[in-house]
Amino acid sequence: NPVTRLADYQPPAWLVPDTTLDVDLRDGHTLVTARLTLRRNPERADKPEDLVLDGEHLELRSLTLDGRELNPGDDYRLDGPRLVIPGAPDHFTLTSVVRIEPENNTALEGLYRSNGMYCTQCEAEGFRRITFFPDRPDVLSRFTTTIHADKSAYPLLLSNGNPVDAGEEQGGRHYATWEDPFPKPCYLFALVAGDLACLSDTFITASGREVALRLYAEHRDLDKLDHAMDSLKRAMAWDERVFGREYDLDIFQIVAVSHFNMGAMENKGLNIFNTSCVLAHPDTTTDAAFERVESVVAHEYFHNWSGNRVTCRDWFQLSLKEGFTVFRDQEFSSDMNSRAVVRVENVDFLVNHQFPEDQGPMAHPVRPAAYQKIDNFYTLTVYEKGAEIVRMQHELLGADDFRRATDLYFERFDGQAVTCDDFVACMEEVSGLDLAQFKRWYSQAGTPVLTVTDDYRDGEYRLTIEQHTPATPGEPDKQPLMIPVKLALLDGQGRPLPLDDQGRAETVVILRETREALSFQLPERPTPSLLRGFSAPVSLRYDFSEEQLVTLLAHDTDGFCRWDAAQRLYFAALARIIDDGESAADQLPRLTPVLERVIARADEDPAQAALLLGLPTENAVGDRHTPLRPQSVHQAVSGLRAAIGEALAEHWWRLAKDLEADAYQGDGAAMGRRRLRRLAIAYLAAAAGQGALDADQVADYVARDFDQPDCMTNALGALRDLVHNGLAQNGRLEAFAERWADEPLVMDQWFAVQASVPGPDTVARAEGLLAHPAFEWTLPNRVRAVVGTLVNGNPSAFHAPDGSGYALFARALKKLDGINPQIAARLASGGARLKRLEPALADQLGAALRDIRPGASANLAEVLDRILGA
Ligand code: B3K
Ligand code: ZN
Repeated sequence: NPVTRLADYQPPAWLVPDTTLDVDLRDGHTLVTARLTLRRNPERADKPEDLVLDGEHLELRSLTLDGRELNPGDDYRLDGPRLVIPGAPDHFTLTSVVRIEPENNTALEGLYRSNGMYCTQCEAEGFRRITFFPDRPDVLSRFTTTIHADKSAYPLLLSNGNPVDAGEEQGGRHYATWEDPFPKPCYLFALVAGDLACLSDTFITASGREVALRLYAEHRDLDKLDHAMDSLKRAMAWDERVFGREYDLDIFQIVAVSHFNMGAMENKGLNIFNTSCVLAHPDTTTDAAFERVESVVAHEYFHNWSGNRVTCRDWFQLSLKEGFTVFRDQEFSSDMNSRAVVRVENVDFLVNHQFPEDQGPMAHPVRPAAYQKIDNFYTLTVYEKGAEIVRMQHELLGADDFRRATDLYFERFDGQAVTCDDFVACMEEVSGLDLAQFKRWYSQAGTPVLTVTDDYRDGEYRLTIEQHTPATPGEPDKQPLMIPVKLALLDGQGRPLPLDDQGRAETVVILRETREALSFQLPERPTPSLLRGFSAPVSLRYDFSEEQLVTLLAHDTDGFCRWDAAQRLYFAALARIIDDGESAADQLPRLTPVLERVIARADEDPAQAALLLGLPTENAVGDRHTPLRPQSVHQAVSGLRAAIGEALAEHWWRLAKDLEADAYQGDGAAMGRRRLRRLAIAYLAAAAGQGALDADQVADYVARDFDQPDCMTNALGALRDLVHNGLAQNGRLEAFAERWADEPLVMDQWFAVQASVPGPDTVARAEGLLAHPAFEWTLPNRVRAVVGTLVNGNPSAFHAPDGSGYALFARALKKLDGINPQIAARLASGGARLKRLEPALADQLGAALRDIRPGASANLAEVLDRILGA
């Protein structure tokens, strides 16, 4: 596969100030006529001889230059995925007509059909499947788009910008023309044609302009758009208030489509969403999915400035828009919900998903230096670690200077395609800080490890902090980073000790060297509260005593540190079971008093209590043990869960009953109570499943939430508790499938509940799910629900000792690769723990993946080669 390198970046040779598209949607094929005005880029002094345009899966029908028909061979040549016109003039108009087949596009890139409608996905390099174009983000063009289609089948014709013309055509057809006044890279182009229902509203911007808001979905889903509309309006107001960013067009539209490779896409003025990230109704949608809709709607909206008005120079800069926009959506969610809970959720996700990526074969810098397929770099590292890098700059500058710096960034680079360096330069300019060392966060892969040691003598408390980043593939030697470490020191009662003459209780230490020593004058030996708020994306090592962890969990005012203390207690207990042969029951005398204290305070913040009381996932536990032995991890975690369920059964029963709701409510407080209640019930069900509690009594109670559901969170939670713990479910799985057969997003959950049943037997069950009439290989959500859930969320099944999970995995990847290479490659990264596995498993997984390597697509091959270490 050809490799693209950051070091080879050159500005584009030609610019395209204007693009006029005419898209004629016909049954079986589509004709795209593109008129591009081309102008040599004065920045390219070397004046390349050839004009080179990208184009894939296009059938070229005609090509004219300033009205003159060009001939193949003499005037142009098709060179693989490129169109080459030698000796092109400095200024000219190029008109091409191409034929494409959206009906046969299962890769879901470019123009394709989903459930009877047409839609597009162009980021990163999908526009080249629509027409010949310089498909790179630093070519910004003003687009005018006319769409023609049959009027009765496709009454709605949408594109970016504002509608400027529409009318009837012969043969029952019609057309619409849209004009986007903002120059944009072609990856932000979008088009939709279909018969959709619309929820309309308006938003008045800070400067008093009225913006039409339109959300589109299939007619039967019209009642599921209210939450997205509400989230959108709150996001628009928030961005004005917090970042000073106002919306710029007269209309903002979101279209829901069922076949979609990712969550959503920020096309200018016309966002296209996976139905799973926009539709929400209490009857069909869980609380977690409601929260996701809120954050994804906001995320895509925020891209209008961080990504669209100011875009990326090249795809190596992807985190410029993604890391920044994730930071923005996290801040939005924090302001809309409980900040402490949102922070812990975000950190949990980073530590348990991005850290493993950064410590395994897929590790890469937030700004990678090279790639084969850019699709493979839409990663947790670029998004989540990228957001942490922005968050650290927010911490280093303080909120006021950070806002001044983002104002400067948006103003200075409006309408331009820029780099991560340009972003940091604004931070430096406003604050006067030197961030040269800080920028290593962008270029160096791997999770830094901070090792903290301490010593207390004669009233002096000394902390030593060492930083070390382990080697990652291709990067053996690491340099020290600039790391903000927020800390407090707690006394025996868990109260913060004054750290200086002003009596400050909290300080931020900026590490720069490999080893740094700090000293504090204190009346007693403290409990250190380190990395408060998770002030940097590092792995912290400090030899906490159990007493210190209990103090932190009980008294720390920092939500992250409390959660981290609880996690450390659980990991330690699980390590004693896995490594030292202790039993789950052995852990109870140490754990239950701690848990009881959290339960006693649970009503202060039920959502936070649920986070503190929940055991880590099997993946999280497995990642802390080498070699990885998934079955013993599963035994330990499920054994400990059942033991805690039994030992604290009275508390769980009381919580479950006290937190029963009279009627459904959708506000944050009600969601928090549901979350804690579901956790309590899950503990009871775990204990009942292992025979430690009366299984019938528990199953009866659980089943009530299923039989008289007030919302999907409870119905699905109950179903999961029954099915995962082998409790009598009495045909409820079948009843659920029958009831929700016409709701694809609910059926995804039904598939996922079954694919996540722990234990090797689930592989056979998953084979059955793949053969179910409702399973579709061409529907990414469904594939993720079965294969993704099994591979990424069910280690004791995926790593079945007989290798059957790997066989299913390899077969699924091969099958998917022929349909949708992006999805295949994304799923393949589920094999990234290969080298950590105990040898008998590693051999089988390696063999299964090597088997499918020949003939793999460029997308899949890049991931397989990394995992296999080829
Ligand atoms: N920018 C898109 C992601 C596109 C992924 C292309 N493979 C969604 C987002 O991050 O907002
Ligand atoms: Zn994004």
